[in-house]
Amino acid sequence: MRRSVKYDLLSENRIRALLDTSFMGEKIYAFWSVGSTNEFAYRAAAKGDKEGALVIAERQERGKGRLSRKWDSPFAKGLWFSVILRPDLPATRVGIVPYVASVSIAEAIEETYKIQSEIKWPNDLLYQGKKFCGILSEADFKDERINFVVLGIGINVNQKAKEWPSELKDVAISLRMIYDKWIDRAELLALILAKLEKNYQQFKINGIGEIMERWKARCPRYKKNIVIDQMGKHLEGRFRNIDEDGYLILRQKSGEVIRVSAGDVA
Ligand code: BT5
Repeated sequence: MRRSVKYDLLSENRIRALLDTSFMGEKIYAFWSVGSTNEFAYRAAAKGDKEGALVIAERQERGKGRLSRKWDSPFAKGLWFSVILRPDLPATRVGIVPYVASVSIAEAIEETYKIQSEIKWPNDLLYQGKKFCGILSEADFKDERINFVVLGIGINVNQKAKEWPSELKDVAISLRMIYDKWIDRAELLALILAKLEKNYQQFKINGIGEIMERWKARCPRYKKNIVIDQMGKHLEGRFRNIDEDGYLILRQKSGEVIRVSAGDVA
């Protein structure tokens, strides 16, 4: 019996043919292999690329997580991409942008594949406790305002259970493992960019308020007791809120209320 082989290589032409956006993906850099899409996008933004420019690669040689961690980005198995954004906001508000992204991705995959994911603060997307999407946003500032944000998104799409490196097999999952079918990455990318554009426009016009309510509805630890790991230092308390700048508001046992900008919820 012959088995059909499906290809979904992420060429600029194919992505463009599927895109239904006004500015997301107006300019596309599509690579076979790149060090890190975030690093490429950062340089492109510094040279003046406009809002919406997309950098995507079949694989990353040095995919980056937060806090200098690594992001596993195997060839043709996932969506490894970065988008340049230029929100006209004070530098202090930069942390709010990735919340728009995590909600958009969760909504796009729920609408298309009926996959209900959870958000783990700050912006990991999980399914049954395992991570399929991570977000790394990096920014540049000018005169205390945002010059640009590079929004880096990594989504595990078509890895099979047996394909994970040993250190990830208990913590990572792909959409294919959840959906039980191979997924066309270019189609998924187009859906995500459309949703991201819509939510980002809403954010620019109306602020984060309503989008943040949708974020909270997907975050099971919201309003619960949590432990935040900050590179070995532990903060414990009740997850009270996320403020306008994207900080988590934590009420510690002592009664003290603090703002937390980064870390990992245990
Ligand atoms: C993140 O970091 O989750 C942000 C990941 C952002 C990746 C995108 S891909 C496109 C763009 N270009 C880049 O260079 N990066 C962005 P963090 O929360 O620090 O999570 C990293 C941790 O997740 C690692 O230490 C591993 O434990 C785990 N991990 C690594 N690769 C993974 C994968 N493919 N799936 C699930 N977990 C992974």
